[in-house]
Amino acid sequence: MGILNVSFYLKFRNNGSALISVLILLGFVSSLLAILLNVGNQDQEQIGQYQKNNIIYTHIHAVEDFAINILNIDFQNSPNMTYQSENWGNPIEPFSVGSYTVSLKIKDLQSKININSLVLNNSDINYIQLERLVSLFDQLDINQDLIYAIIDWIDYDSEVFSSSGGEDDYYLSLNPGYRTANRAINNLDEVLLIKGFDKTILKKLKPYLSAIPREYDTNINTININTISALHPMIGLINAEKIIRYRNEKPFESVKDFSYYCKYNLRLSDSTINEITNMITTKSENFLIEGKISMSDHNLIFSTIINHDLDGSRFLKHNRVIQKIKIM
Ligand SMILES: [Ca+2]
Ligand SMILES: [Ca+2]
Repeated sequence: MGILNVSFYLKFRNNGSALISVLILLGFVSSLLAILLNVGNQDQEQIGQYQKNNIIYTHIHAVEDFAINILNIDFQNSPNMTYQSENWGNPIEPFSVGSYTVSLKIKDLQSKININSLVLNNSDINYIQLERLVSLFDQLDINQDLIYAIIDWIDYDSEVFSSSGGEDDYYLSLNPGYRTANRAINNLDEVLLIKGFDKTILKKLKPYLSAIPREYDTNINTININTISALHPMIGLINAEKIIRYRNEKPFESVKDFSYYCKYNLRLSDSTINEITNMITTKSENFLIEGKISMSDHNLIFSTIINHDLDGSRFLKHNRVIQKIKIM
């Protein structure tokens, strides 16, 4: 396995500066291909499961590091702003590395409303965030009672928040029974365990909600138009369109910058602006990357959450899901 395939990903930004990122994959293609094909020849039998996993992870780590490199370049260019026209937000065309084709998407998890910030300090409700979810559920025609079930699922106590909620008594009575999580949601799919949720509702909510640590706010520079309207009743569709048009031209540099915009361009009152800018940021530190490494008809598909460590100095990898190794 001494051969390496190297690809330099080179792109010129609007200002002429170059983004250069390097992706290196193992060059001995047959190693990964054989694993994907599950070939049972003599050589393969000598490769244990540990080694097979190792080869798969080596490839996935290489693509993750490539994505992190892109995010780091953007972060260095503008540490206080994350916006769609940066390198991470531009679609990356599938490209070749030796015999492999690599596809990669980087998605901003802070472009949505964070479901975990419904609950502050273990059990206190964040009422501004609650109103946002009520407005969003209303817009999507989803029963608002489900929000109270989310609150009980993530709050630390075992007291039912309202009659629509549910704690251990409810979940243990199911067959099979299970306990309430009583902690933040790690992956949005987890809502399927919560009282009243099903796949149809989850699918409706996915474009608008994310499940990241609750201290992370929603980025006004990347939020989509429908989610903006849910932020506050005073942001109707017209104001939402204005905000999007403005920030696409010139991203907000700070929450203060956004507040000024609301005051002088949208003519909103100070108290309304305070509510709108609650749990809003102009930068993102949580991303989802979706990658695919293909050789002929064989695909290794995965997703990984990339976020900043606590002091914001480097990106870490979490919750890697190897979705499928598809053999066509
Ligand atoms: Ca609870
Ligand atoms: Ca509760």
